[in-house]
Amino acid sequence: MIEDIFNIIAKSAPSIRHELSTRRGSSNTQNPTGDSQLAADIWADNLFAEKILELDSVGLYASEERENVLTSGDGFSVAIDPLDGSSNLLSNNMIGTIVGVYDSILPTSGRNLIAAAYVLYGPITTMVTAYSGSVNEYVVDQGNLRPLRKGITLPKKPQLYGFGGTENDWTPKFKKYAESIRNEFKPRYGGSLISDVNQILTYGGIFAYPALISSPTGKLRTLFEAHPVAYIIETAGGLSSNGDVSLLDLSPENLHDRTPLYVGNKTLIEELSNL
Ligand code: AHM
Ligand code: MG
Repeated sequence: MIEDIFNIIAKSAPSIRHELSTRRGSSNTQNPTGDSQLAADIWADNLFAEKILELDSVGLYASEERENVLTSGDGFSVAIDPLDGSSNLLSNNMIGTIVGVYDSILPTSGRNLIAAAYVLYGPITTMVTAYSGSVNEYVVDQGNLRPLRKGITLPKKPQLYGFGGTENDWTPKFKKYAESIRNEFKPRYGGSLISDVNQILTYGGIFAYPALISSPTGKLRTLFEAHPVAYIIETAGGLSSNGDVSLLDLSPENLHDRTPLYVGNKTLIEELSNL
């Protein structure tokens, strides 16, 4: 059931990768949160909608790239960011696909997630899944999942930090936090949530896209980005926060609501919450 959803995402990854080179242009449209859409964003969304709704176990499909949900009877709800970090496509940097599987209609609390996963289209295509208390990483080999790391936990000694937004748009509280981190760890910011989160999972540290003065709810979307990433990081022994509570405790009122996002090693997220 959940495996069927993971498998269909993996099976779609080679086509996504293959089509990217010819779909980097703008589609001259905006998604529901006002981001400019590339042809690839819309194409990937349509591909995933068709494949995922074909599964008997899925009854609802929601995407960062479309205003309303699609339904097909009973079953799990799947929320997807088809191409995370698609602005990286023009500069040929990393992008991803993010998926959350909920046992509830959407929008809903992150506590109703029962699985989450992401694909990272990097030098190799990998997929990380969180389900049933375990985080696993696979190489996506011609659409098949070949195990790489099982039972992943965040490294105990954090090494990296990555912070989104511009510094003059950060709040005084976040600036203070950033100052305390900067002398200790190495900066790495890739501009796609999934590549930034994957390196935290690999090397330890913190990734944040904080509340901005110009956007108090930050940039990232609760259902499509924050919930699934928080589920994966917390299952791997890390913590997530919106600056106040775990991202999994958030129940967005609307499908496309945003939230500040902080994920990483427990000690670092706790320090931030205690400021
Ligand atoms: P997208 O999914 O529409 O591409 O937007 C989300 C991306 C995240 O992957 C990344 O963390 C953030 O936006 C980057 O924002 P910025 O361009 O401000 O660095
Ligand atoms: Mg996107």
